[in-house]
Amino acid sequence: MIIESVVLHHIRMPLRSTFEISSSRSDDRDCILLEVIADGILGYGECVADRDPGYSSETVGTSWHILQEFLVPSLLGKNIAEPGDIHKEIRNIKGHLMSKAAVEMALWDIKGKKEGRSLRSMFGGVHSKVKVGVSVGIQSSPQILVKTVEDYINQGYKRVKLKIKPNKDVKETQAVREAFPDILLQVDANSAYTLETADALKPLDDLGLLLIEQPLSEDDIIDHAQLQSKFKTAICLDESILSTRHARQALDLGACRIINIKPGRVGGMSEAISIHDLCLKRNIPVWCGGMLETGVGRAANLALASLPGFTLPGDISATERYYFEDITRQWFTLNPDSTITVPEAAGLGIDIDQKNLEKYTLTKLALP
Ligand code: OSB
Ligand code: MG
Repeated sequence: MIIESVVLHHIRMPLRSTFEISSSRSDDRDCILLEVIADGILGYGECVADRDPGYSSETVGTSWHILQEFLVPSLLGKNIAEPGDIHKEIRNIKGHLMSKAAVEMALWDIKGKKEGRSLRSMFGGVHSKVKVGVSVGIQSSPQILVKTVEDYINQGYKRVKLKIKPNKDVKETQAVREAFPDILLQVDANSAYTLETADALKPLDDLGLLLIEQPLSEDDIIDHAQLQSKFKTAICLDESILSTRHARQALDLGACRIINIKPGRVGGMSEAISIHDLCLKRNIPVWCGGMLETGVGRAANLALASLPGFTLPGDISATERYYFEDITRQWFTLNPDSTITVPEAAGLGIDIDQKNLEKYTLTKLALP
């Protein structure tokens, strides 16, 4: 397919509730929506970089710059056989994986629309519904946290992830575990600890958690291996895994026993599927992480999570957990068994609500 044109939209949508992680706090969510036209077909991609560099060094600002100045100019007019082939064309652009992933996502949407196939079918997904959980931001007290978790459990979520940071960790997680002894529970530190300060997390090892996500630095693998050797609970890496090579090295070193796969973080669906394949071969459970996506990225994540190795519930919650309105006409809902149904229509399987897209777009840029 020949890439003809790209339009960038900087989007900002208010969140239903403040989302706080160890490094940042937000009341709304920014992203870049890409409209790509190839062979006359329009496809959408979502760049999951946030407004601030709290989770990743990529931001909406850096992504806009890299897309406008480097990625899109390198790809316009190019004939790309498969979505994953863009990486050969742009291999001299280092990093900026979320920006690259957004372009790849749009090409998957276009390929699917052209061939009349869903993302799930093209990826080889085996589930029509995927198990999901909810990621709960840091709250002001253990009592409020327990109440927040209770609300989500009442909505039907059967797996809960708690965001933690130093001094907002053990007490909070113990309170939730006491209130809900049987719930599937896990925590995510977003790299807030060091090998030394992570000693404070030792009491978590007795709470029957599914996993402890990214306790140490976002660029570390070695210290995580040391930490894993001191914990019974599985360590799961998120930020530290940017490629299949990282995943292989982390597993070889014993730095984790579970991997959170986010297509944006690793540069796109092709790399995400490759990490899945490696983990499946090695019997390492994986799950699909989330970045508070709009319906566009959510549809893509659901398709990814339908692959057979995604045996743990993903951070893919119902639309209403995040937003009052969405830029897609599709409104993803939670099934009673704590699953969400994977879209089956061609491509991403979503339609854009043009009115909402306009309403939530701050800036727009057409290239060329
Ligand atoms: O670490 O998984 C994370 C959101 C923003 C940045 C980092 C993370 C998250 C989440 C949200 O946990 C998960 C979701 O989209 O529901
Ligand atoms: Mg995480």
